[in-house]
Amino acid sequence: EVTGVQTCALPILGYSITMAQETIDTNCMTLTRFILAEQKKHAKGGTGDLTQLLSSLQSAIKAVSAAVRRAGISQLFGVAGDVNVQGEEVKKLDVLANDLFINMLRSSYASCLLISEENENEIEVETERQGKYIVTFDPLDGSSNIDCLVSIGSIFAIFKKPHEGQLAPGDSLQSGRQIVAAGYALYGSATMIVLSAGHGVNGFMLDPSIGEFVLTDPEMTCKPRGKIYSINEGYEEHWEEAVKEYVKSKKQGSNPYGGRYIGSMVADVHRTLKYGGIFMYPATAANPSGKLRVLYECMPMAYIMEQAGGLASDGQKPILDLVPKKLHERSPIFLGSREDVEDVLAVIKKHRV
Ligand code: P6P
Repeated sequence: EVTGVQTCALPILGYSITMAQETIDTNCMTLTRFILAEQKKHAKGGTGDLTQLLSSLQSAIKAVSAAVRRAGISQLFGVAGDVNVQGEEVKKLDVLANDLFINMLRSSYASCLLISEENENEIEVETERQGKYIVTFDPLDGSSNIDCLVSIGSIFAIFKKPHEGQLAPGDSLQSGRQIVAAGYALYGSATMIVLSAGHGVNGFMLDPSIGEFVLTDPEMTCKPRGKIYSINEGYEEHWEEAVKEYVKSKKQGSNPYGGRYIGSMVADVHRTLKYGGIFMYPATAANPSGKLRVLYECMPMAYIMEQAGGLASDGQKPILDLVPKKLHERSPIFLGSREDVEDVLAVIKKHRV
């Protein structure tokens, strides 16, 4: 390690601060290095296509991170003037993030089909560039929070083409149990990628001084029980009775849970993974299937949570057991610490018998 000390005297108030120069770890575990090691460890004889795909995803995320950090200065805030398939206003950063993901994935030579929250139809990669993976993604989730600088994120899941030969209709509508790898990027006070390829969950923080994601949170696990519940209480009148009863129970007694809701799924899920507790987006009168989308929000987050020892359910069955019938299908979701999710499922079951 190289360390050094540099003192810069501040003329103001007559005191000085000592700024330790950044220490450079000459053996840091970068995300690229980690993915390669995982391939050697778990996919002996692997083609390296997944490694290549994750490397391309990493490039897209680094570019989105740079754009998010400069959005205000670069006038990237504000509405792009379009409306996406969800009927939501498309913010300029949304468009840029979507283009970055699509271009980086198409040029990875490892993907054949892309499903984006921003595109009504799936995107088939040109034949000469096709690889064996199908990628579903929300390029910039939480975009309603962009202009007020609340944390936002990107979410992705990776499936395999289910057969040899030409793509066929419905190839992207697979069970969550077919996921090969999934994760999210959080553009918060730091930029972080949380990733699983089926052997646990690891967190990598972007070190801007070297432009690399570095392993900072190895083998992440979700506590069996937390002390935080996360739900948009503005919709309380529209929840089913079981959800009303469960949320009320979290506020009662001498030791109530804390309530936290950011309104950005990646930020709410990341806090739940780190601190424990439960994140819920249940069905409401307006959204009888909930709001969050199965293929590129619910499933990737459910995959990460299960890999970390948590649970993710639609209220009846595990999210990963779902098989969507449409690209942008939605589902209610109850996700987080195993015991907390089991508690809400027990209340739902009680109300449904
Ligand atoms: P509501 C953001 O728009 C998003 O898609 C998720 O990131 C977030 O969890 C949810 O919607 C918030 O929805 O209805 O609470 O504003």
